[in-house]
Amino acid sequence: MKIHRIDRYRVRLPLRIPFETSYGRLTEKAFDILVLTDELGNQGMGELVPFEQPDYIEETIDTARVIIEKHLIPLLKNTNIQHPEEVSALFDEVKGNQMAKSSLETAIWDLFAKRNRKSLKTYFYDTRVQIPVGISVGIQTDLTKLLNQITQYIALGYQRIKLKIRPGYDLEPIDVIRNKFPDIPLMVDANSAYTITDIPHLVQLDAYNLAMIEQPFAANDFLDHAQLQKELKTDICLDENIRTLKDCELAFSLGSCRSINLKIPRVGGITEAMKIVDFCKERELLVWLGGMFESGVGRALNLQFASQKIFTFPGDISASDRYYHEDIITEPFEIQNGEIIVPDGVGIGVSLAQEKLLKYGAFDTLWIK
Ligand code: OSB
Ligand code: MG
Repeated sequence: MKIHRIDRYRVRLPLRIPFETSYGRLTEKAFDILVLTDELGNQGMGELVPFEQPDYIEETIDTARVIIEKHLIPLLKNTNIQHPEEVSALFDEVKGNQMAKSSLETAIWDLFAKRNRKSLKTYFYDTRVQIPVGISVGIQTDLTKLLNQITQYIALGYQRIKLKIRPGYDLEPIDVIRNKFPDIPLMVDANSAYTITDIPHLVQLDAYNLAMIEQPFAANDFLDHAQLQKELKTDICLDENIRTLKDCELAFSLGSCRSINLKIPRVGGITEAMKIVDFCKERELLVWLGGMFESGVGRALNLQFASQKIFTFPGDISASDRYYHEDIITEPFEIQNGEIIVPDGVGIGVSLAQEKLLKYGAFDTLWIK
């Protein structure tokens, strides 16, 4: 298989409601859709997901565009790809920049599956046709509004609530939610907002029967997380730290966490994600699928991957309308009884809605053979 052409849509979708985390507030999501064409005219697509600000991790959409155009596309030119698993090795000479790599790597998986007229999930283990999903809830200092939002999400069927927290906004909202919903699977995500001196404070979270506490400390810290995990009954989950299989090995050997939030783009694509799933399976680390406010393209990829039965814990894979009024695929994802149906068509199983892409974005061509 050879890549003969790469096109791009640069899109900005307004969020239905602003989303606040410990590090900032998002009102609009920028992303690119890359469309790769092979020598036979088959097309595969991938989503470029980093944020505009380097406040979640260091990659931004601008840095990723440079890496793609100057360093990754040249590696694809004139390369004959037998199998998409070769792509991560091909990209190895470019250090880091996982989200840039993932946008192309996942497009090549989609292309490969379409070329073989197969659904992407046929390349994964033990899949099912619909999967339980959870929802991530932003910081909302008005606790009445917060509770109303969560009540609506639970009524829609979301099976697990993840609350964003930060110092000064943790015990109180958690207590309010737990009082009203004593049994709902509930977890919290701090996006690195705490430090080791907060350990005496954080151990109080053990009282709330939380499924896990995601990323309390810095994105490059393993030791302080290990210290906290020793003192905490609740499982720690790492998100920002996990870029490669090696990071999982390190976290496991130090005892930094008992759970992994796996985001395909944050680990450079499907091939590394599969290795991480295998590792977690062997070591009995709980692995579950996270999200990056993906549009329908990235969301379809996440659904294909999360269809594997090992993903028992509901992922951050909500319906399209949780974030956006309009999606850029022809059939937006809907939640039914707390589950989303995994598309069954070839590749990732969705088609682009051209008119939506052009309404919210611009088209250009990055390379033609
Ligand atoms: O930390 O998991 C995170 C969204 C943007 C950036 C980071 C995170 C999140 C989420 C929501 O928690 C993920 C989603 O629903 O797509
Ligand atoms: Mg997180």
